[in-house]
Parts: sequence; structure tokens; C-alpha cells
Amino acid sequence: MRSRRVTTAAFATAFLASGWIVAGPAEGAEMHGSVAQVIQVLPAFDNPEGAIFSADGTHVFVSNAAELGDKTEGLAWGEGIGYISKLKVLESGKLEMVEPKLIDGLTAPLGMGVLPVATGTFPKGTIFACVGSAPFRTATGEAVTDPARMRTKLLAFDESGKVLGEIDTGSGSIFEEINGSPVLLINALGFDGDGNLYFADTAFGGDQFEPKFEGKPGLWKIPAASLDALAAGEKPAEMPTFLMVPGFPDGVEVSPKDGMVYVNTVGPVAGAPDPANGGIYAVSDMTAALPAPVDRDLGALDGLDFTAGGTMLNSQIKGDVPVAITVTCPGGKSTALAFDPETTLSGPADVAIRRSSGAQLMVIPELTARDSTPGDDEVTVVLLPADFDGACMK
Ligand SMILES: [Ca+2]
Ligand SMILES: [Ca+2]
Ligand SMILES: [Ca+2]
Repeated sequence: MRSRRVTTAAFATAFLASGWIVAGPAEGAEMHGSVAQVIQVLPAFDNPEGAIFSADGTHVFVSNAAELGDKTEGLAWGEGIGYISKLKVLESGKLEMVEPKLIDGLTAPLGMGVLPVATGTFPKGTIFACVGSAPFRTATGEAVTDPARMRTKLLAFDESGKVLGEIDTGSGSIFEEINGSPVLLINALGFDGDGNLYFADTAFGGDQFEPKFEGKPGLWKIPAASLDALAAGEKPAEMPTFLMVPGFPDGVEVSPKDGMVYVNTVGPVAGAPDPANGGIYAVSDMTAALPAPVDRDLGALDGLDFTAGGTMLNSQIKGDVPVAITVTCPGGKSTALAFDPETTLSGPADVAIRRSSGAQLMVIPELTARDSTPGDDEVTVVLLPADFDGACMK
């Protein structure tokens, strides 16, 4: 590849151009045979990027990335004004706000994941969130050029909002020691069943600093046994490992079906070079070469999650691509998700699915690009009918 460089300006321009994405019967696209029922649109957020269900499925946490909108010319998250909301899942599947700002004062909270096992430091069910990413500016829109001020990290908290610890991935961290670049855009994370943590660095945003620098887009693995040492600021016995992923990886999740780590790419949203042109990779070995993508040419992918039956759903944020959510049956090619009633999604980002038998709830945060009115951006809740995974067999 000639260059992996993409400018913050290009990223922002693409977001500006991406506009509103209309989800519904996408012309020409093959549709999945089971239709998502839209049960709620909740306009109560500020550029919501990520959603996650609590371990017992009774609550949903939403990350509000707080993009600055008309305070800046280019896309930038506001330093220290991002937050995480807590909502309760009602019997109907609808969500009810419990605490709009459960955790406040964050920069660019994005994807989240739930720890499936206990470590010495973190109880089972601890929520980890990606925070601190570039591109960001001060809350009033002033430029930030000191790279030391970029504190990307994994923030760990419990369901009451109590912060239990954090793992530094920014300037001077072990992650920079390993591959020569601090983590620039820590976008999403997922755990496997043993508690190993995987996260994606999209690595946009190095242009805001002086001197400018290029990040390294790719997938990181933190062994479960190393979480505590890293949170204590110590060198772990087993170091994190890095796998370069071209095309600017964004969403990541471990399949409950085959145990592989799936990661998608968002590069095309910024016109950035992406050999998969909005694709999905399945990784089983962090030390082997990246395999060919399992699917490609899907637009600009953001979120990624699985149903109980191992059906994969990816969200798509490029405005000129009509399919907003793709559905990929195990071993199959991707189709489009249809909604009833038809709905408008404004940048569907890091989706969450509550895996269960019967109908499964899916929460879709809409990142709403460059929005200037905080507090009214949407999260859409849909029900994937009981026959959703079964429709893969037909
Ligand atoms: Ca905003
Ligand atoms: Ca994302
Ligand atoms: Ca708004």
C-alpha cells in the first residue's frame, strides 16, 4: 500500500458529506428474511456512539461522544464533555433513562464491552469503555496540539458508575512502547469467553498534533491475565499483541459461534485507502498474517455484534451507500436488514444485541456526524424476531 495516511480534515469532510442515512428496503440489495421491528426512537443523547447491555441484560449503557458541531470547522470531539448514560430495559424492550450522565467529564467515549470473568481487580460484569481519542478539541473549540494531552485509555466501571480502574493506551504507554505509536482512536472493544480483551485503533486524528504523526491502525489483544497489571501501571507478564489491519478498523467483537475475533473497516467514510473497501476480517491468531476479508465492499462499517445464533450485524455510516445495517449469516455473504416501520438512521454506530432465545433486542446509537445541538440525538431500539437466526437457514 502506498500510504495509509488520512488527514483529520478528510475525515471531517467525509462526515460532513455523509449526511443522513435512510435505512429501509435498500434498492437492489438482497434483504435478510426476518425484519427488525422498530419499537423506540429515543432522542436524548449527544452523538451517541456505543451501546452495551449489562451482564444480566437489565440495563443499557450509552456512550455520548459529544462532537463539537459548529464550534469547529472539522470533526472534533469535545475534551472532557463526553459522558455515559444508564438506561433500564423495560418489559416491552423499550428503554427508560435512569441516569443521563452516570459518568461525566470524559473525552470521546466510544465503544464498550463487558468483562465475562472476574480478575483480581475487576469483578465479572465490569464494563470497559474506549475513551480519550483524537481528533478532539477543547470544549469551546480551541485546538489541542500537545500529543501528551491525548490520553486514550480503557476505562473500567461498574453498573453504579463507580470507576474501578483504567488502562492507559496513550503517549508513553506500553502500547506505544510495543508498536511505536500511542493508540490514537480507540474505537471499540470485545472480550472472548476467557476475558481476553480485543480493541481496535482506527488511528485517525494524528494531524491535530505538533508535530503531526501517523498512527498505526490495527487490532490489539490484551491477555486476561494482564488486565490487572496494566491497570496498576505495571509491566504485565504477558504483553499485549498488535496485528496491523489495513483500511482503518472500527468495530470488533468475538463470535459466540466460532470464537474468532471479527473486525470491520471504516476507511471509505474518509476516502481513506481500504483494500477491503468497507470489509470484515475474522482473526483467530494474532501472530499470523491477517487473512483475506470474509466480506468486503459494504460501505464504511462502524459497529459489529452477534446474535445468540452467531448471525453478525454490522452498521454502515457512509451516506451514499443505502444499506445501513448488514446481516451476515454464519459462513454466508452479507444481506441488508429491513426495518418495520421504515426508519431513518443518522450514522448507526456501535450497536449492541442482547443475546437470548426468542426475540432479541438490538440498540442502535446514531452518531449523528457533526451535530450542534447536544441532548437530542437518537438511539433506536429494535426487536429482532424469534425467527431471525432461523432465517439464515432458508
Ligand atoms: Ca454534538
Ligand atoms: Ca465505532
Ligand atoms: Ca442534536
